[in-house]
Amino acid sequence: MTLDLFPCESTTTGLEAIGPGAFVLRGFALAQSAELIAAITELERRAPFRHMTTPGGFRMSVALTNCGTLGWTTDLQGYRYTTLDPQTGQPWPDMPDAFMGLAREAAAAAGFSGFVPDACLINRYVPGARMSLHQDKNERDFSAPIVSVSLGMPAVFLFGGHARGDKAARIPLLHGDAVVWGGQDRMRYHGVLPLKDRPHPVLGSQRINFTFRKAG
Ligand code: MD3
Ligand code: FE
Repeated sequence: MTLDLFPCESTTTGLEAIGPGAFVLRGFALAQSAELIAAITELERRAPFRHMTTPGGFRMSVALTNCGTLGWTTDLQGYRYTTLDPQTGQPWPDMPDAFMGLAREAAAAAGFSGFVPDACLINRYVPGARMSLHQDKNERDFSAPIVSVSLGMPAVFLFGGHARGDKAARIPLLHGDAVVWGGQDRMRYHGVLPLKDRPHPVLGSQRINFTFRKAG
């Protein structure tokens, strides 16, 4: 038996329910992690990671980019999905087939078969970056789930309730973990605690999170 005090990826697999419609799939993306990382390098050449501004005028500590037909953006005018990258005027890069396959398989494993995402938001965290409690409500159809895949440094995910002030559960997310949020859990408040600097053997001092959505 080995004793690993500082695991950087999950060693167990299977479906862990964290709500009636929310499931952690530990290590689900591990086998594809090298392919995902290679794809990011290509994607960011066409649509660089950037720090966006919230409608309230705050610069997000998380840098983001998108792939797929629709991409999520924010500026002083508000939050929305667009077909063009406002920074380049070009369409967002196509969603790689490997991304689509992974998202569909994760959704199906959690009981949401037939999920076809048209948007993939990619967040990049460096030490200290965080995401405050929010709901994802810019998508047209809330009946579709959201699938997230985490790579790189570990993070503590906050899984709240339907009101901002509800107590939030703290869920560690490690390299290769996938999470599926649907049904009753789709509109729950959620966020990410400020990232600690625990460099990952492959990605170094960063965390990359993909969220697959059906936005249109
Ligand atoms: C729970 N990203 O991009 S992942 C986001 O780790 C976002 O970067 C976080 O929240 C991250 O909007 C969390 C997953 C996530 C996405 C949507 C959810 C969790 C969710 C919707 C409802 C409940
Ligand atoms: Fe979110």
